[in-house]
Amino acid sequence: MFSKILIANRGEIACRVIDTARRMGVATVAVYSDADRGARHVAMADEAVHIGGPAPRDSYLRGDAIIAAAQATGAQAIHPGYGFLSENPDFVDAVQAAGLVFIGPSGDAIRAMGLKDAAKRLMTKAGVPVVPGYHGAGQDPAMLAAEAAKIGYPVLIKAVAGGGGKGMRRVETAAGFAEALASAESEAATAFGNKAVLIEKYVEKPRHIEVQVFGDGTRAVHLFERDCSLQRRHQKVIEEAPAPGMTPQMRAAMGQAAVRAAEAIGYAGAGTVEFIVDASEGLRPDRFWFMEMNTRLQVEHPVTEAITGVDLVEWQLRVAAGEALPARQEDLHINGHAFEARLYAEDVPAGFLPATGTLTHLVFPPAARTDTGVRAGDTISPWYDPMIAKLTVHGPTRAVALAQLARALGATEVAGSVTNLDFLAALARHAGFRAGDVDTGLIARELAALVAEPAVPGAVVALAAIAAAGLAEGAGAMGGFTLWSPLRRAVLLEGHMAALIVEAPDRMRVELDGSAHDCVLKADGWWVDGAKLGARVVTQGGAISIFAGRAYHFNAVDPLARVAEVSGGGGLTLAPMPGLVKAVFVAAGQEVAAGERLAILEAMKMEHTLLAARAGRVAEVLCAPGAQVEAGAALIRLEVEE
Ligand code: MV4
Repeated sequence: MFSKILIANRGEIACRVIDTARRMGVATVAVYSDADRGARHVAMADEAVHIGGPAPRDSYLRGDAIIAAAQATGAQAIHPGYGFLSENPDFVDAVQAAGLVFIGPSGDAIRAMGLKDAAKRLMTKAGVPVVPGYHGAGQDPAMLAAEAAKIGYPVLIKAVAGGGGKGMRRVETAAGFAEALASAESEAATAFGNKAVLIEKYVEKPRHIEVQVFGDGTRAVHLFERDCSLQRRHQKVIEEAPAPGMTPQMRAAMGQAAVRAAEAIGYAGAGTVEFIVDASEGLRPDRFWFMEMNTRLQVEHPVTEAITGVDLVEWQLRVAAGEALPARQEDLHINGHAFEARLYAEDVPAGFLPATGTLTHLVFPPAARTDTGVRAGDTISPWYDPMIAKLTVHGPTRAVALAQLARALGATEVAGSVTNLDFLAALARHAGFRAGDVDTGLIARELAALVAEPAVPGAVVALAAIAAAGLAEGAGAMGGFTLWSPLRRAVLLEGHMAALIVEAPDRMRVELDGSAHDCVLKADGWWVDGAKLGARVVTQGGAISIFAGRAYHFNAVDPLARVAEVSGGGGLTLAPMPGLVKAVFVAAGQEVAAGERLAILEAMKMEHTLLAARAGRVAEVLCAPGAQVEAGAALIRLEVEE
């Protein structure tokens, strides 16, 4: 076994590799960019080497700097993780030329799978089913049209160099072929610098089912399948193993095909053979076809680890160090069912926009395996993939595992960035998904229902109002509190107006727009209207997060910066809350500028500066220093604008 390895990656996968290396007694070297000086993978590794600027091409894609770092630290092998240099055959060759071990396949095995048309020809020769189609070198449009007619419509035109759906066109009839071909070619030329295409029979109701393989360079075994059909724009969202509805016959056929694919290219290490499956009539052993092979460890490998009990990174290190395959095919079995959900910093209602921000609060449920590259206080930077974590659950059956996933998502606490947690939770509860009726179009078809923002319960708003008033731990610690004089105060939350009546240190009544809630703080947390909320309250400045089976986020309106409200044309400055007028800075007849200080109101033991909402002349001062005023009381009136 190696004594020291370098991990040429960052984020959760670097951390995950370090975990296993440490368990095996292997020392680890991290590499990092300027953006990752304080990153979790750097903190976890035994040593760390700075390799350049934040842009991937200046750091994590710099093969030369990474090889130099391995040599300088005495690492014997390089683990590439996924992405970055993991499937770059020239990097593999350079690592080996430097006398180091690449923890993965040979450069030639990667090259064999790199071009889609050559890979498909190779797979056909190896006896792996490939979607009926044309995978030849000739690219004459008339000839391609003739091939499409031979295959039979509908067909799919794909870029030979493609991936991720770029340069893909579905064509319904011969009449639409020429135009679709021209547009696919031009998109492929722009995206990949290679306009060559292949043509395939269009597979209806496609499912993405992939098989985990593991080779020693000669022989290979498979570790069963994963279903990754829940995708959005070719990004996987939730993966599972095994595939719902899989039959023993089809599993055997797919496993054998995947092993043939791996052995055909002398595959070493962990790899994945992706198949497209026609699920229009259920799963049938004659309806799966090779799509491509990913010559690396994949993001979703934890679901395979959960159902097989195998640590795939341990296997990677052992085989790369020269050991035989750690198990025979007959030793491998499926135990239960697993799901993985990818938690992203992204704004789902805004169209899944990647988000950035500092994760002020981050707590993962202990019942799930969590793979993460960040800790509370870390920042999701714009430089890299905004994945926060992968949550993996494992149960005896699919139904139990899915219930665990829903529960784990509900118990995940993130504040400081928007996330896709609600979207993931909606998917975990989706009836079609629960029934195992998945296909690659499910998310697109159900998008409106999956992104609908659920209503916020009044009980949660009430608790947020209590938190905004600084009373989430009760009013017992409040100085000057008297049981016999209930305190009433206005609380402002963005989008909500609440009145809070403190009846006892641990008892409050919150009046919202159309409802009132009795809130009682007991030893086991807040009870609202007689029901236990089971909520955790986290405040960070004016940001309030309530975690109660789902995360709810509120912003307390900052009264200090609050620009006074103007009612009608009257230019009235109102008291935003009940309080004591501490000072008045203007007099009738005086000209004020927009944003100028008008008065100071003291409330909740804080001073709140009231500012002019617009420029104008003061018509009337309606309060005097020392006066106690109610929420909403008119304090200063500006003259009506001409
Ligand atoms: C297909 C297909 C239907 N028929 N090929 C999408 C990206 C890629 N690598 C191949 N893809 C597809 N190829 C034929 N002949 C439908 C898809 C497809 C898809 C495949 C896997 C996972 C998600 C997908 C989403 C849309 C379309």
